[in-house]
Amino acid sequence: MPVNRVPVRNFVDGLFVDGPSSFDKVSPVDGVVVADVHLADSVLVDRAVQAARRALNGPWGATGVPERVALLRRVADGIEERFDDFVEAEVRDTGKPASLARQLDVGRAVVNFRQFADTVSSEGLDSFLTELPDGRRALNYAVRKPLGVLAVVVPWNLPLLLLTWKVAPALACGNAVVVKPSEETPSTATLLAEVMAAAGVPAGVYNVVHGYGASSAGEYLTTHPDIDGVTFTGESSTGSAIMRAVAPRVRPVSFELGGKNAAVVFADADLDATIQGLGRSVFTNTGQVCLCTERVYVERPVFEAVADGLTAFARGLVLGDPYEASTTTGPLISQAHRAKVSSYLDLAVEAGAEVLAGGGIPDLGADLNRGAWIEPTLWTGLDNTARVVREEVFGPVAALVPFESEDEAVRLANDSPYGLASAVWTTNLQRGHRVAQQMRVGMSWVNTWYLRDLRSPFGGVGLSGIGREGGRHSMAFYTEPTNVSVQL
Ligand code: NAD
Ligand code: 6OD
Repeated sequence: MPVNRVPVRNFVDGLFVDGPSSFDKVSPVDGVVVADVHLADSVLVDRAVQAARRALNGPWGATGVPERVALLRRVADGIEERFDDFVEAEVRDTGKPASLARQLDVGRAVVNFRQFADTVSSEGLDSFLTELPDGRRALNYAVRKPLGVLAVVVPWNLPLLLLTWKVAPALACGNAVVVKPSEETPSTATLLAEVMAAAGVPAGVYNVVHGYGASSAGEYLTTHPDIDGVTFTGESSTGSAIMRAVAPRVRPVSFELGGKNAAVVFADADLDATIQGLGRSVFTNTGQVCLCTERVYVERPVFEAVADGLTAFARGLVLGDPYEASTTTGPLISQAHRAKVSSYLDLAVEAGAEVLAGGGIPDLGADLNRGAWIEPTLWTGLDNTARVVREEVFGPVAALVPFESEDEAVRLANDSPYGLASAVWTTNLQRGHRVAQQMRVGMSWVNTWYLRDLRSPFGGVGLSGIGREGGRHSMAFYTEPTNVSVQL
């Protein structure tokens, strides 16, 4: 595996900038320091916000849609040209298998820019011919304007995918952004700055500031008085802190937050396909996808078969070097996150769980044992009262719980303060539609998981977020409409 300790700098007003200090970024694969990340202090964050404001008040603010669409397409091409560099940077920061980084993270970054170029080209707004009872007539139409200078604060699990999922629509709509990547995954946002500059994105339109959250770059950015809105993906508790931070200035927020997603397996499901789908939904990216399934409700007659099949799936996962073709599963993101996930492994056993697979820290040999590895883990014997069935673990874990009827399955799945995603597995399509629509979530899949159409609304209810992004839903957040009424 290539290891080199690289400097990772802030990108402000079109230039790479050192911070007043720096911190080590450690690989979760083997604990080796892989990057020296320059921290942005409040002065540098302020410079980034001012640069974005100047860009917005300058020629960038006057660009038309065709010009921005062409720019987005050049950015997509630029990522493709440096595809391997992006994969290497993402693997260096996260330790995820290179095959996953290629297919999911970097592949989707390219698609994000192209998809939002398409969306902004085709989206219009309302127009009405108004005819009042007194005979007056008017043409009412609305035009979109950019929301302004946006804080884009993103997490470490799908770093480039989630960043571009917000930056692409933001730029498509003519905003200027200051991005704060996770302290765990600073590299691809920084590499993207090189691509942006090469593609001709004007100075100040895309800025990157590095650092932590509270009392650091994240908080400096979200409390900055000249930010017009915050688009954030991360933990629900962080969303809550950001909401408080912007409340005094009443700024709009778009929040994609945590999940505790349920799968519901009916006895009539195609069990082989279901087990493969469930396996993907529980263990992809070591369970570190907000959409991952952590609760599996199974109709009693097939409970044992599903438990056996999923256990075999978990035991078949291969942990190891991200560049080995046989590797399916990487480490958790950090030692701190592993300590949190491990504490849930203990809690499950204390709550009376039977451990079907995993349950501990694997022995992978001297080098990897310094990393943040954890065993893919499955439990039975728990119910919805256990903390591990209620709280988001964000690791490769799931609890299997039996149910007796459709009504009970819906009740159990909806018994959660979160409401991001669900998956229903059944060959009865009427039931599939019926149950999927009753799920208290933003996204409900039937006989699949994480199959996305980027034009469809993405987001959650309850603790899982505020608002929807995707296609025209993104246009709604990233623009301010002005209505014009012309008397005829
Ligand atoms: P996190 O909330 O700890 O951090 C996310 C980002 O917020 C980071 O850049 C961090 O530095 C910053 N931050 C932290 N505290 C802050 C503060 N007080 N002010 C401003 N910024 C702050 O989340 P994480 O641990 O990086 O990511 C994992 C979480 O993200 C999980 O809960 C997961 O479910 C959630 N997530 C949700 C979605 C979704 O689409 N719903 C997608 C991916 C991840
Ligand atoms: O695929 C996407 O567009 C998306 N926003 C995925 C989020 C995954 C959460 O970890």
